Amino acid sequence: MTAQHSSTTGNTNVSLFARAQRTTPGGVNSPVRAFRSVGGTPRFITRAQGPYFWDAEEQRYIDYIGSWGPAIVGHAHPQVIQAVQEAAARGLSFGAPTEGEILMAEEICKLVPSIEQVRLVSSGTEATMSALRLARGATKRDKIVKFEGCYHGHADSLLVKAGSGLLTFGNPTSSGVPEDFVKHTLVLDYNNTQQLEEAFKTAGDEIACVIVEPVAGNMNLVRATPEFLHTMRRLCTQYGSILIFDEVMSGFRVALGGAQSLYGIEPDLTALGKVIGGGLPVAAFGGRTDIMQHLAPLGGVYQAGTLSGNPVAVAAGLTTLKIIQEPDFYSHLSAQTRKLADGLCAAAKAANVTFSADALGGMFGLYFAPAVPTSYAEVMQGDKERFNVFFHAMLDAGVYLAPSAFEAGFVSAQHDDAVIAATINAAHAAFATIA
Ligand code: KE4
Repeated sequence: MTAQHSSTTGNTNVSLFARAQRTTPGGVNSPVRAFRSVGGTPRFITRAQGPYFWDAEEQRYIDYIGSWGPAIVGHAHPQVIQAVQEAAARGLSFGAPTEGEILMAEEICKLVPSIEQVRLVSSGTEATMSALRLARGATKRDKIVKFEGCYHGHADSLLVKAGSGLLTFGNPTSSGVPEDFVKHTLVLDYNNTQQLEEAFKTAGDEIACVIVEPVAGNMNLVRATPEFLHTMRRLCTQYGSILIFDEVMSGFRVALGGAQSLYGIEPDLTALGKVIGGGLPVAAFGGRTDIMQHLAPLGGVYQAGTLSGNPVAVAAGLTTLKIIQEPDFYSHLSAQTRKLADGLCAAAKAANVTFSADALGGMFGLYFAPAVPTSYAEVMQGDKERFNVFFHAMLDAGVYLAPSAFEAGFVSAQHDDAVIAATINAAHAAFATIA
């Protein structure tokens, strides 16, 4: 799309972006939205419906970020909107307990059996940050283990990249994070079982917890191997460390019971977010009762939040959780995502472009590489420049992919066969611009 026709307001994406940058750093409220990785002008979205959203120039896109996961039932689902409107009409926030929070907690405990007790918060960052503090408080240990390529939100002790050697502590990935705040964070290689064994052999009785994305979605989509996760579970049990599955993205996305239901592994704590808010700010952390009892007001681990369990957000989340439990929801969603991945691979093959794709539930990964990656290092070997060319060709054709070669993509229940076919049709032309 070349002509930049403006909408009735006279706004264009370019004019809005220039204006936004005057009052907000980078013109965005979350860095990935700025298109810095792919270049070009971010699209300022005005409205969304089903699998689509529209920008300030009234350009329609097939949306494959779905708000980075929450929009699994499709944008502006009538049942979700009605629930939000009804809840809002009863008041927006009370700072006191509500029945809706009980219903949400009971639903989460029902759908994720490893969660016996749960605390609602307002973002995935809060969920993982709180889970870490809880694990440290419950074990009275300081060390935590995370994995290169996994993102768990922007809490200080998680903004860490691998140190030089196996047991050298991490180095901050963000300025403003003192070395001191990350000196207890060990960063290991995702899917490297032997390295994990070595770390526990050396420091296991000092490790408070291991936090992992059981299906990684923040270095692009990378699945954990069963061996990696089962070894992690065994070692945490053996050394009394707490296993935290960060399912903020994979929860209710790769399966109704999340990644833990696919691998048959019970973590000690789970972080959730995105889908459980249906697009409004709801996240959660929960797990074994004996661990959760350490939380204030019962125990000494403090955690709080003015808008935690917000009634309007909970109404959106509860309605979303009801819809995803409808019969065949995940078989349909998985089939659509698989059709997309297979169709894109066929289009790339027809254009003789080296490309692979993976699909799991309503989540997919696209790689300008000969095979689906199994590690951070393999992801980094992908052709980022080719992805960027493909991204813009698709964007110009009205298909909005994640604006980074290192993000997963998301399909909603509303991405029907016609939407998938239109996407693949656009991909045939886009791959031709690369070959
Ligand atoms: P939030 O604080 O953004 O709600 O959640 C942090 C988080 C925690 N854990 C996992 C596994 C996550 O994927 C996220 C957030 N995901 C990114 C997508 N790459 C959110 C998009 C953004 O940062 O704007």
